[in-house]
Amino acid sequence: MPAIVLVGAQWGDEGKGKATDLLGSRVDYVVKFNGGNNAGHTVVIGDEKYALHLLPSGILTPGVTPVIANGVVVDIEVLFDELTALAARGVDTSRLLVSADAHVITQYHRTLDKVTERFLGKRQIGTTGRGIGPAYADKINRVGIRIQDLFDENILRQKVEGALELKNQMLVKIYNRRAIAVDEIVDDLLQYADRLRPMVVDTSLELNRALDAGRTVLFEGGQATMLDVDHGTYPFVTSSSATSGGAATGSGVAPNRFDRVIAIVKAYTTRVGSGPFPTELFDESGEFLRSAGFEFGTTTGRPRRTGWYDAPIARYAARINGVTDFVMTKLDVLTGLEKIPVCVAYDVGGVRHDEVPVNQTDFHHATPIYEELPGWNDDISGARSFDELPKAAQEYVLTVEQMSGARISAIGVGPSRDGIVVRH
Ligand code: 2SA
Ligand code: GDP
Ligand code: MG
Repeated sequence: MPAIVLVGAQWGDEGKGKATDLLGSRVDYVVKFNGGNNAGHTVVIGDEKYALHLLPSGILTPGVTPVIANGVVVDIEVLFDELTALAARGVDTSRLLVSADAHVITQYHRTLDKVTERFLGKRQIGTTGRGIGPAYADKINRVGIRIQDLFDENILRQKVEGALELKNQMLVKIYNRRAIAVDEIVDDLLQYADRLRPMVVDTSLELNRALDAGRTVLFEGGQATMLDVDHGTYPFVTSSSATSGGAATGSGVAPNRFDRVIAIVKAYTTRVGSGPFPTELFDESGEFLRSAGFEFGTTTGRPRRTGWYDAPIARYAARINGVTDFVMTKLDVLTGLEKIPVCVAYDVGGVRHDEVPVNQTDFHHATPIYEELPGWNDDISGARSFDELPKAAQEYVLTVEQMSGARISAIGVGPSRDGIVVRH
């Protein structure tokens, strides 16, 4: 399986970092194709816990070449902070490749992200405040700064001037903030140019050549299907293409080269930030999932909203991404529940919807229709084969598999690297 795409099926934090890390030993390249340092992947290796925000999880696997592709927005200060911190823990970071076409997150993007959210008040998205949306807005608006611009001071200065022209007016007149000086930004970016230069290549060419040579490439999606700018719960989404299609545009590898699409899906559902979430729980069950699953943001530490498994969302993810396999994570978190409700459809104003409604307002008003499955009490974290799971846990997996639109090939039973049951 030379080219594999891995994406989140729900609203993120499904455990993509762990799944990537797990596949890491069998792949040659791990490519981040969307998002930036809004991602938060926690990978546990032995007693060591790594929280990655910008770097692809593949950086932790010796021999793997991690790639930051063109679809990513790069906060260069964060990039070097993460590299330095990993190097201090003995991780070899020397193979990292960065696309010359990736866009740069600057100080004004971070500032704009924060002031816009404040300005929106109750309508705020609940962003991570990392400047992601404003950086992608500049890209689409054709006033973005790309990594390659750092190697030509004249061009860089022109582009920063262009980008700041309107923004400074907005910052001063609307948001009552100080104007940002062109020099401040240019000097800040230029200080990284020499350190960055050796990592910067034509990553599309590199990846296509690697595939031609029979190498295995894993495309690691940030965020998730329901946060995708086109297919998610717009406007409560991130600003990038987090679904499998984004792996093609975000890397310069054509769609017909992808062999498998793996979606990571939690055995229940979580979301951070604002927006609709039909199975959200506001009672002690929600609190149970939050504490048993340790559902707090890897990047911002925010408590995650929690709810039951939503089968129409899994089917939606299967369809949008062309999922060939699901990896279901965190089944262990459900241990100890007497009954486990699973959402099989929605009720919207008395009408049954078996699929995610196309109309966002309907989705806001969707009430889950639940089927209750029996729970189990035995600790499953030591299980390493499907047979070792209690019958009720097996039934849970088999029943939701039937509803979810693709086979469940592996099941997470604990946070550690080996806490997994592989079925296919
Ligand atoms: P942004 O910052 O513009 O991408 O925010 C827009 C929405 O996307 C959501 N978003 C996320 N949701 C889940 N996990 C994410 N990564 C971190 C993690 C989040 C954290 O892994 O825990 O630490 O808080 C992530 N990144 C973006 C965000 O909540 C907004 O709803
Ligand atoms: P990502 O953004 O999709 O990479 O996911 P995060 O790292 O933000 O959040 C997933 C969390 O679940 C991390 O803390 C993982 O260590 C943890 N995790 C992953 N798989 C499992 C599992 O099967 N069981 C348990 N209990 N935790 C898991
Ligand atoms: Mg995360």
